[in-house]
Amino acid sequence: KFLKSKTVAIVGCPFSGGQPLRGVDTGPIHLVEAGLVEQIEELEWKVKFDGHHEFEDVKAANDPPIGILKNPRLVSRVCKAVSAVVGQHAKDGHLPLTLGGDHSLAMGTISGSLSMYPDVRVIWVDAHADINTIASTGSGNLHGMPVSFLLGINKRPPPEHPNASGYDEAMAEYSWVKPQLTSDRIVYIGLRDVDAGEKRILREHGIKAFSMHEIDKYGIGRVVEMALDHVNPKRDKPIHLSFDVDALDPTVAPSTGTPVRGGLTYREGHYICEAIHETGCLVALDLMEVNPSLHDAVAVSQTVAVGCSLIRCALGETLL
Ligand code: HAR
Ligand code: MN
Ligand code: MN
Ligand code: MN
Repeated sequence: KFLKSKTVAIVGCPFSGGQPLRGVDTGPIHLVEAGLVEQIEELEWKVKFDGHHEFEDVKAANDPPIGILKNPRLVSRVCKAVSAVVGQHAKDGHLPLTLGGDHSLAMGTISGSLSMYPDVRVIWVDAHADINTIASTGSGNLHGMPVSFLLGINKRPPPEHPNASGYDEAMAEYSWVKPQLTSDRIVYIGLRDVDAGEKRILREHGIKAFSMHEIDKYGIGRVVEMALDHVNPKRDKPIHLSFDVDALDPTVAPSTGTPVRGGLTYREGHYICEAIHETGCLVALDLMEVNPSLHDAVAVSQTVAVGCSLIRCALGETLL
């Protein structure tokens, strides 16, 4: 519906600055080494892949925290670069596939999609809502915050607030993120580890979210249908799917930084990707938070394989 040609442009992002654990920066390399490019080509897509991004020019030498935010300049500048790359691929009429790396990168990928498709709809599949604000974050890890910047909901904390310091400096650093996304154009699937402050934010802004509770109650088929009905009732708007591999149960995808029990089954995860493919509206895809340095070799290859397989399903692989 929206792409000029059936071409996937892979954006490999070996980046871990949005969270404290090393290793998530090797996620994209592992996915590609597992044969992802060839697997996508088998589905009759052309694949453009010019190697992984190094972000050499943006690796800020001195990046002390701003208030509570960790690696704030590095995350901002990497995401800004990713936004430009993803945006360019989108404008070329290609489907950008971003391999993470931690989920702070979605600030870049979704900004890039918005630059080409101002009315893009976001489907965020995750155990976490990643919507903390400067005022609400307890950890200061930016991978828990990208959605708040995309929505432009970072309000100034009152002076007595513990996170009050650095607000102006942080907002200046992130001023390149145009708050173009609106709260009715994002929907969550798979949530089960949402901070109290995040629950308040979701409620305040009326953001639709299907947690594991709704998946248990209605089944994944109806949940995906309801999610699509919410953001894209006529199935005529472009969709950006941002898939955090920790949405899957840790028994299915163990190698990730913040695993949470009670997640999506193997089939539920794949069903989401298949159903979004069927809409014909997918214009961009992120596969985030694969961390091959966590757990043993079997767990790593299992997680990398499931990542590749989710991507294939989103790009049209079918069971029959
Ligand atoms: N909510 C917590 C925080 O803000 C942890 C969330 C981040 N974890 C992720 N993102 N893997 O999906 O720090
Ligand atoms: Mn391109
Ligand atoms: Mn996430
Ligand atoms: Mn997560």
